[in-house]
Amino acid sequence: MQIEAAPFPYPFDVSKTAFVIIDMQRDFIEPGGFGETLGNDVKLLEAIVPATQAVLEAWRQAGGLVVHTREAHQPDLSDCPPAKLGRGNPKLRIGDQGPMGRILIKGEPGNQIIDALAPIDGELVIDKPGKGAFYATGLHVTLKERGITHLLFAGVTTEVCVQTTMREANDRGYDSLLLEDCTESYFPEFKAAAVEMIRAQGAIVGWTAPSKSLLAALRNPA
Ligand code: C5J
Repeated sequence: MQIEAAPFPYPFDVSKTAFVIIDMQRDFIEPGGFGETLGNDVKLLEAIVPATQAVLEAWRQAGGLVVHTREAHQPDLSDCPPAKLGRGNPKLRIGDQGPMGRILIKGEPGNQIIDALAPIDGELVIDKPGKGAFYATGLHVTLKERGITHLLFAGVTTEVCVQTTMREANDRGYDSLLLEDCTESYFPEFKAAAVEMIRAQGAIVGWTAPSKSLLAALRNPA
């Protein structure tokens, strides 16, 4: 199959491709969560849910592997380096009690993936202590064991956890494509810049395409 993409078409085989949804957790997406508490407009992020859900459904129908990630730390913060702990909003740090439980802590209500994209049996859920999904998770080994060589990306935020993971994937030899309408940032200009950076210089990090191009490829395999 082939997706009409930038900077040039992206060939892929469903059996060797995973759909990776980055950090669509309640605290980043839902009103009343951590993201909103920091003064961000979560409506921007919520807006990608329908397109991401449509891709998830089509990808499940096609029989492709789905990987969900969550930015999540152990309750004792043993996997959170002091350098990370000391950043962000001093009034609401990682591990502090937020509107939906402790911020970025495994098992807390705000750390769960939103209902609309909830994982189902057979899908991988990766809890990651870093911004990138490959750091300290074993994801690379798991994907290699399954023969995965290509990754399709959705999720938040474009310039932080999504872009970091795509760069990690690139250095590990994966061909990655970002679904432009299935990713978002609290800062639209950062999203736009990240999308450009990814596909610049002949796909230096990877490809980008609107989700309708993937859905068309799945409907009409070349
Ligand atoms: C993610 C963040 N998921 N922005 N985290 O991008 O801190």
